[in-house]
Amino acid sequence: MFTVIGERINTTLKKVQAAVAERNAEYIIDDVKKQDAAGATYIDVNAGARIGHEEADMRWLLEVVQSATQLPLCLDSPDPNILEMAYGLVNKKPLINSISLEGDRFESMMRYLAGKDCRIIALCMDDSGMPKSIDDIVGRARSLVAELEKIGFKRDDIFIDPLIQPMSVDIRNGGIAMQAVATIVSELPGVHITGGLSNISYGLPQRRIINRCFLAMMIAHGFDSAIMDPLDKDIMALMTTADMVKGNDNYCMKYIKAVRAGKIVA
Ligand code: THG
Repeated sequence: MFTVIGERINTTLKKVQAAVAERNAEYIIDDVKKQDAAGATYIDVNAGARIGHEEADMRWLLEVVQSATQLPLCLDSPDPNILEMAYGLVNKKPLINSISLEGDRFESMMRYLAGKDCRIIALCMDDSGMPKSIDDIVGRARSLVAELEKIGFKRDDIFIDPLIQPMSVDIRNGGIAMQAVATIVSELPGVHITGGLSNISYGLPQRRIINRCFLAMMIAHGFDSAIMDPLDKDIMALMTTADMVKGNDNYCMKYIKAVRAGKIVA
């Protein structure tokens, strides 16, 4: 099953930031209900944009979001203290976003994760920064999976994020991501692969068509989750269709169900 991480509860988005600042629960509840109805698997919650307010904003958001949905949450913060607090407030096994191989953060996140009942997004980032090649991504994925397995994580609970970088920055970025995904899927069977889909189109016009095209190509290489906007009907239709064509949808049942529900109209 493709895992859709609904990205819309993020204080970098101006409307969400305003709703959080005003403690406008109605706006948040409405958005979360829409993401749930549209087929999100997790609701990502990121309260990082209002400097100095992350802890209070996260606390408030977790209560409001969980009043609106039964879906599990994806807790999105680089700060282990915020994640510790958030872990204590969720009703369902969460997806922790994220761990990476960066020095200090790696050690504190490993301490944080030991013994917790959660799934985890692992970023292919280390002290030298963003990955520059397929080998960089695959090597970091291997280290992350080995370290997480050492502390008891099962592969089904690990989501590798290869760190999708914009085409506008380097025309090789799409190909690097696709080849890295294919290699990770064959070398580390059982792990999931996710990433921020819209990173690919940053800085270019007509971003949505780039995102759609890229999602289909990534699914062809084994991508089985994305951080994306589930209210974008075209991208959701694309996801269901590409996942079926890839062979992940027995008897095309999910595809046919989505067509019958009016979710796919070609
Ligand atoms: N990997 C992981 N986590 C992530 C990211 C990633 N979390 C945050 C981010 N990247 C994914 N979340 C979002 C949320 C909203 C938007 C994009 C990514 C978004 N952006 C619009 C844009 O870029 O044009 C609108 C911005 C605005 O309105 O201000 O909607 O890569 N593990």
